[in-house]
Parts: sequence; structure tokens; C-alpha cells
Amino acid sequence: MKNFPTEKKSQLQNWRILHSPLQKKSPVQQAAPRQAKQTLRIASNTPQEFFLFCLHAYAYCNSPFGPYPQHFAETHQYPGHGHQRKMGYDTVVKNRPQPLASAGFSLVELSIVLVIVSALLTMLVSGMLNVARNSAESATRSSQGAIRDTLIGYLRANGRLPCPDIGPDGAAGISSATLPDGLENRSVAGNATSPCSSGAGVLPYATLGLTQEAALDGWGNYFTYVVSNNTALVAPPRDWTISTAFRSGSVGAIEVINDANVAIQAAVLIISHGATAAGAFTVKGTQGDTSIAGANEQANYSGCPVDAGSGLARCFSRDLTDNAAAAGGRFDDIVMAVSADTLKNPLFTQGVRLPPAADWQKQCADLRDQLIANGLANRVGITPLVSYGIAPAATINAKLIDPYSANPHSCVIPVGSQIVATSTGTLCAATSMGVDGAVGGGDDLVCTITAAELRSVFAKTGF
Ligand SMILES: [Ca+2]
Ligand SMILES: [Ca+2]
Repeated sequence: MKNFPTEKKSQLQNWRILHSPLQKKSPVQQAAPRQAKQTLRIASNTPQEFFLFCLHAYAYCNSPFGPYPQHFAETHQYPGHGHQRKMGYDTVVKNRPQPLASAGFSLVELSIVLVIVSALLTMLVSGMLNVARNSAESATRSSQGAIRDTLIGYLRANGRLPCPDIGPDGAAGISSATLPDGLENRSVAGNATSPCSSGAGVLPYATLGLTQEAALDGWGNYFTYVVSNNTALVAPPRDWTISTAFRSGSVGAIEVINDANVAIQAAVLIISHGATAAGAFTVKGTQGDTSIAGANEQANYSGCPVDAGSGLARCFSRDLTDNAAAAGGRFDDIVMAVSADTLKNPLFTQGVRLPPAADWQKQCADLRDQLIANGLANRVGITPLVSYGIAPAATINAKLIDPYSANPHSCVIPVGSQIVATSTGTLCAATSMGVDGAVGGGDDLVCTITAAELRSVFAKTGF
């Protein structure tokens, strides 16, 4: 470096050590933050000197070929020496682009890059997992909605709901060796008046006329189906699986406890055991790992054990949590609780069934019509001594079906009962328990047929 002042040589050397990728650096230098552009002021007196500097600085300069070095002139004050004017060229240098092979990263740089990349990956992976989970969850909810609608159709057509499928018909239950066949299981196979083998099991998709796929949740495992089949509680009726037991006033035998610890009554549950599939039955006939299930999940795959207090089958529907220490343990089930009204109301609005009060009144009116028809058919005598035999040959033991109870109420008209012009009193009285399922309480429904009522009809024919 001919004509290159020693002072500048050393300044240059320092700069090279700091910025050249080929130079060995001290740990302190390595840790120094790398800057894309460094400004180094070299008081070069000529452009040639400046260019020479650039070559040795292993750096791009504002070279004589490109943006020119900026001339600077400063006045410095040196104590005792007065003012001195210093002139030269400002050199703006930046690191040379380095060949990839030699492009080194300091440990700090590398770790920053790694942190950023891993953060991005984490975001990406968790985003993908969220998308997958959301999509499986929405597929699950949509399937549950379709199953609920199918159950309403089945109830409309059959006056009852199917029993759960607990394995091939005739087998004791689902095990790894026995795949569910999608057909309901009853104590007497194929006999719809016999009780369910179990109140909980796999959704009986074939009995419902659904495909196997429709019985699978968003994670490809069978939905658990829990149906009210409680015959121990007679009023209100809670067995939905036998047509003679199902009533317009039937209520659910299941309660679902939510996060607020509120019990919601349901007639049917359609349960997905979530991403973990703890306790779920798989298409292979195996059961998902039960050892990872929380206490509430356990209840959900164990057929909702009956709660001693309420006497109802109890299951749980809570927000998703991975926290095993949360009340009820970890939980990722997606539970659709279908209420009695959700199942029955479409039947009422479509006129397939009468709502309870109208149902009771219709039974009462039908009995009244029967007595009138009997009387007219067995009319004896002529005006004014006509008698109408409403039970001339046998006792009429009319069974009025209480929509709010499993028990019928009899209305007995003894043999030989007649209506004459002077007949008074009540011929028949029956009382439904009402929505509370108990006698009294101000909600009972009464059916009363009086002699005066019948006389007023008969009068039109000749009293
Ligand atoms: Ca079956
Ligand atoms: Ca009552």
C-alpha cells in the first residue's frame, strides 16, 4: 500500500478484522452486532487513496466507480494548537456479499434465526392443528345435527326410538373381536316391544337407515348414542324405546351437567369422544384409550351412570380442556343433548301426534262419542219415556292413556247403564297427572262425562 499512511493502515486493519468473514475474530468481535452498512471515516486525500482503502477494507465503498466518496471538511479545535481544518473523503462501506460457502453466521445470529424459525413453525403447526381440529369439530357437529334429524324422523314413523347398538346382534357387547353391526340390540333380537340390551352404545346407524360413515365423528370414530329407556320412573314416562311406553308427555331420563354445573335434561345424547377418542369405539372394533380419559369423559363412555339424587342417567358436556386438574378432569368430548321437546315438537306441529292436553281431551271426547253412539243404538221406548242404553250388555272399562304417566286411567261404566230424561250425576271421571307427573299440583287434566251432557245430545233426538 504505497503512499498509504500507517495510521490509516492500522485503522483499516481493525475494520477488516471486524467485518471480514475470513478474518479470525475474538469472541467479543463475534458477539458484536453485524451491521449491513458501516460508515468509516478515512481522511483520504485523493480518490485514488480512497479506492485503495476500499480494496483493502474488503468492503464495498461508495467507490470511485459508483457513488463518489463524499468530501468532508471539518474544523477541529485542539487546545493549545488553535483551529485545524481537516479534509478528506467520507467512506461509506458495506460488507461484501459473501459466497454461500463462506457466509458465516455468528452464534447469536444463528440462535436468533432459529428462534424466529421455530416460532414461525410453532405458529404454522399450531395453526394447522387448529384448522384440523376446527374442521373435525364442525364435521362432528354437522353429523350430530343430521343424526338428530334422522331420530326425529324415526320417532315420527315408529312412535319410539331405536335402542343402542352394542355389537353384533346376539353378542354380549362390543369388544375388539366384535365389530358393531349398526343394528339396535334388544333383549329379544328383532322384537321392538322388548327392552333395550343397554341404554348406551354405538349409534344404530343401520336401524336408522344411515350409512356407517354417518355414524362416525370428525375423527372417524363411532358416536356414542345414549337413549332414555328408564322404566323405573313411571311418571312422567321416560322410556322412548317401546312404542306403547312412549307418550306425548314423555320426558328425558338423562341429565347433562355443564361447566356452570347446571343439569340439562335430555332424551337422547349423541356423543363424540373428541380428538383423543378416549373410550370411543373405533371402526376396528377396538375402544379408544380409556386410561387418558378424565372423570367426566369416563361417565360419557360408560353409559352415563345413574345419579342417586336425581335418579337420572348423568353425563357431562364441558368446554375443551387439557388440564387434568380441572374439575371433572381433561375433556374434549362433543356432546349433543337432544331434549324431549326437540324430538316431540316436530311431531306436534306436523299433526302426527297431539300435544299432551289435546291428546287427553281427544281420548275423553272419543269415549263420550262412544257412549252417545251406544245410547242411540240402544234406544228403547218412545217420547217421553225413552231410555238410552249406554252400556246395555257389558261394563265399559275405558282405558284413558295418561300422556304424563306410564299408567292408564280407567273409566268404568257398569253394565245396564242407561240415560233417561231424569238422569243426573257423573258417569265417568278420570284424571291425568299433568306435566309434573304427580296427582295434584294444579296441572292435572280431568276427563269428566256427565249424564246431563249426554241428555242434551239425546234431547235432540226425541226427549
Ligand atoms: Ca347390533
Ligand atoms: Ca299434577
